[in-house]
Amino acid sequence: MKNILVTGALGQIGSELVPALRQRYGAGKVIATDLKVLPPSGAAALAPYDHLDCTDPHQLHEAVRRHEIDAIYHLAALLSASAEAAPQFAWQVNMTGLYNVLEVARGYGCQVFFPSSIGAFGPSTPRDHTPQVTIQRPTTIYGVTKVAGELLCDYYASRFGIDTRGLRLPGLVSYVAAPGGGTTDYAVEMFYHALRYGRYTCFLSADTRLDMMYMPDAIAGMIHLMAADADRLRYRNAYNITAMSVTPEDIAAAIRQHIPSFDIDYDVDPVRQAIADSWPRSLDDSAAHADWDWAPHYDLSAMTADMLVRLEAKLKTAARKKRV
Ligand code: VAH
Repeated sequence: MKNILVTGALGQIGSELVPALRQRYGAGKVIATDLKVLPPSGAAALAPYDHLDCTDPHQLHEAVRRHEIDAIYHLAALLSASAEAAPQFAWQVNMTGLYNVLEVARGYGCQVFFPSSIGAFGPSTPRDHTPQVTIQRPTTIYGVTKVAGELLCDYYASRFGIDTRGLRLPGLVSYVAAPGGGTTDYAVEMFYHALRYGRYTCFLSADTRLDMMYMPDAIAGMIHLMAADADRLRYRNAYNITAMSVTPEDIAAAIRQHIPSFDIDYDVDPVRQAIADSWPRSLDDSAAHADWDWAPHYDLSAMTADMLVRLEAKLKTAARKKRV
């Protein structure tokens, strides 16, 4: 393994993927990149870090050449709610960025990780125990870019022999980076509000059932898939993976096991509710188990316990720094 490039490294996934990759492969071998231009102190703390706009093929080409990259985790993209608010921009970022990554990978023989999503399915997809291979007619621009991205990755694998690999990720819960622009962000906000205010007003309805996963499981799954024996992989576009199928009410009840007074009420956002209602309620991830031994470690109870402990510590540290 020469070097790894992570795009969108400052996002919800990238903030935890970069440290995990550096722990496994060595700090100097993982180049973190993002659209944000960090101040010198910030860039030094994340070094090696580069500003990178994936919609500019020259910047991408230069980063891969200069750092001798042979694996790219391409995370830079708009999430579902942000994309729905700016569909033309979302197409530009999500598709041009991926196309540029695949073209550079073709030139340098890089392996590519592509994060698809449960958003790659639509209302005509079987919503319970959604199969690995089924109807994919999403009704959001986010889903359109994810299906198109999956097809592009499949094409580059079969036509050019590029080692593309991907996951259809569920909603991700993490305490490291605040989420932004996602339909499943309610699940993260709920933990912050439970600790800060003891209550939360949820923008999805109480019975909205979606697949969720604790970030440590998602990170382990990505790294495990990229290291898997290529001969075992039947699907180059993206594997279904999940850890739990839960509702806001389920998460609230799990939080109440630790904060009995926690209260939740609902003020449904019709845009994000419509997005959530177009997605599966639960995925069949048996192909991932069979082909590369996928196995999550956190269920709702374990995620809630770990999330509350770590998030409380993070918030207390932040409060202390504010007082200094
Ligand atoms: C979103 N967190 O809400 C992302 C994810 C399955 C949801 O794709 O857009």
